[in-house]
Amino acid sequence: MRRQQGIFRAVPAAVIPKRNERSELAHSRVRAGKARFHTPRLAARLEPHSGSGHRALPWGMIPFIIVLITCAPGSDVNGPPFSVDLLPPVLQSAKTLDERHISFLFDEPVEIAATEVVVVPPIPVDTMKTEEKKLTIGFGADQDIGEAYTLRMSVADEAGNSLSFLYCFSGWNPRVPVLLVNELNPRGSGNTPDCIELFTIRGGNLGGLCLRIGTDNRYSEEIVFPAIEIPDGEYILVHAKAVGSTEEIDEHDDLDESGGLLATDTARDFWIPGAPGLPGNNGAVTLYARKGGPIIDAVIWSDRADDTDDEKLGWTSEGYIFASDLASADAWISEISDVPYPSESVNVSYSTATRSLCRAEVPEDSDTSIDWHTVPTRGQTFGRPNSNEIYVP
Ligand SMILES: [Ca+2]
Ligand SMILES: [Ca+2]
Ligand SMILES: [Ca+2]
Ligand SMILES: [Ca+2]
Repeated sequence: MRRQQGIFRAVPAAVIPKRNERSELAHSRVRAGKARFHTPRLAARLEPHSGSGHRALPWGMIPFIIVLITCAPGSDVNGPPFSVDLLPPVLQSAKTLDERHISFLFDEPVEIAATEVVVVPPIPVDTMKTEEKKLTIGFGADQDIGEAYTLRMSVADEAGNSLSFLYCFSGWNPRVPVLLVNELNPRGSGNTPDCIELFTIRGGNLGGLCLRIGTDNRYSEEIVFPAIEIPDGEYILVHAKAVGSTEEIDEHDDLDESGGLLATDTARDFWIPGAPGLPGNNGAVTLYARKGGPIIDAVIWSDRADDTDDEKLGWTSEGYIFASDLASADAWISEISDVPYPSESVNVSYSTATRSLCRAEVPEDSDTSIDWHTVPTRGQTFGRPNSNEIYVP
């Protein structure tokens, strides 16, 4: 019988881990269609599915199996289910353990299919160890903090079905700073464009931290920060609607390099040019320790009313995704149900370009809207301590 061969593009991963230590792969690579399957046994497309581990039989396999059954000597077509393993391993999660190790978890025991592992930019691979469903790669040199690496390799299951995959990761950051999303104006104007202020509670290295306008499962823009040491108390401004002028400079060194709207000499400015800005009515901003890593801080806002009869609780479709993602990562707390209601987010209704949404001057973080208020007109303080004044309608 002729065996079929093929290379397939993967479709969205089955598993979206729930808690803070999210799968670094399931989110960033498999979902992005970057993993490829190669199997000597079958050619079939795996369809997207939800749930835990169940996989529908690809349609392309059915004639193949029927032939096998009828050819098998003495086989009983009404007998027990056919049990040959025809599916390649599925990568379920990946984790950077430290500056020299990465581990991968598959859905079945794996072996190394080919000794060649390609890492770009290059880092020497010293060890490859498989232990049941787990594979650990050891590097012979430290990863550079925040560097964008790609790793390519192949594993196989006991039946010889192999999986070639690509995995993108940020170089290990041993000093992830503690930051808060501190102020933002989702309803910016021409002169006071949409801006996000981060405040540094505890300094460290920014390398590889990822700020998204939105959350894991829905975001419009993201910025991955370069490897820069930042001290306690530093203000970082991410200009969400940069115009792209030459004076808009990402500040790697000095804090006074950048000009541009809302830039200050006391804060570190970064720019997202050509971006749509922040959603004016229902949005979220989430800061991750690295792509696919845990959430450092997040905020969600809305102008909508709760609807207890609505399966989306009154949220827009997008708002409900933000609320669900932040709830499942324990980054925003609901007192009422598993997913926060719109009324439990920060109320954006009275905000304008200069009436920004702010934490207190000495910021606190309870992962609820209690930490936030709308400041009076012209009360925005991008790049400096927030105002405790509250807008009165
Ligand atoms: Ca298998
Ligand atoms: Ca600056
Ligand atoms: Ca928080
Ligand atoms: Ca401020």
